[in-house]
This record gives sequence, structure tokens and C-alpha cells, in this order.
Amino acid sequence: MAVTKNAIICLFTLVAATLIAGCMGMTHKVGGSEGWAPGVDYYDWVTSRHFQVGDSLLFAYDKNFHDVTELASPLGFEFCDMSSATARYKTGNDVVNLTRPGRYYFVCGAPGHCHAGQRFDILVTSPLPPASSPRPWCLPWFC
Ligand SMILES: [Cu+2]
Repeated sequence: MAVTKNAIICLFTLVAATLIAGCMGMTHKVGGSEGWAPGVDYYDWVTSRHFQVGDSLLFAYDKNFHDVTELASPLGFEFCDMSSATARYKTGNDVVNLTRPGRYYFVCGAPGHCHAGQRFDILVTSPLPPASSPRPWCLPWFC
């Protein structure tokens, strides 16, 4: 009955992995395979996914040419005005944790890149059910 036993172990591992993945936040690689660069359609990228508190963004780019600048203001975002910058990342492989619900604005701080379209804004929602309680299908020791 080795096959049955293996199947049970396999199923259990799969269920456990799904639970762990479900409880932890999701990492969104910005721009998908194209990464963080001018010429990528970030509007398209943003509209195809959902962001919630606990998720994170991974920016992969050439640090010699780009950075990741987080802006606080929608007007700053619209006009590529870096004066409302709240954070700047420049390692070329930056993870930004989405720790609060609300709108986030990201642009590239290199001259001209924001105006050229290397920017996006996202709406981050609270996890459902409310942030304080674990997801109902999460086993407590995973959360
Ligand atoms: Cu850039």
C-alpha cells in the first residue's frame, strides 16, 4: 500500500503548503518578467492583480539607471514631483512591504523616467476578514 501512503503524504504536503502560502502575503514582481523599466505598461500590470496588506512588491532593475521612489501625494505622482518622496530604494532588487491599506505611488527618480511612464499607483486593501483576525481557513499555527 506504499502508493496510497505516498499519495496521502503528498496530499497533506500540498494542503499544508497551500495554507502557509494563503496566510502569508503575496509577493508581486513589479512589471512581471519585464521588471522595473521604462516602456513597460504598468497600468496593464496593476489592473491584472489585487494588492492587500501583508503583500509585498519586488522591484528588479538595473540600479545604475533606475531607482524606486515612493511618493505620498497624488499630485506629486501626476506631475512627477519628487518633493513628496517618502522613501527611496536603490539596490536594484528592492522589496517594499505593503503595511497599511490605501493608495501607494511609485515612480522612478531618474530624470525623465517618471514622465516616460515608469510609474504606477496601486490601491492596497485590508485583508478580508478584518486585519486583526486570521483568515478562517488558516490553521492557527501557520498564522
Ligand atoms: Cu528609471
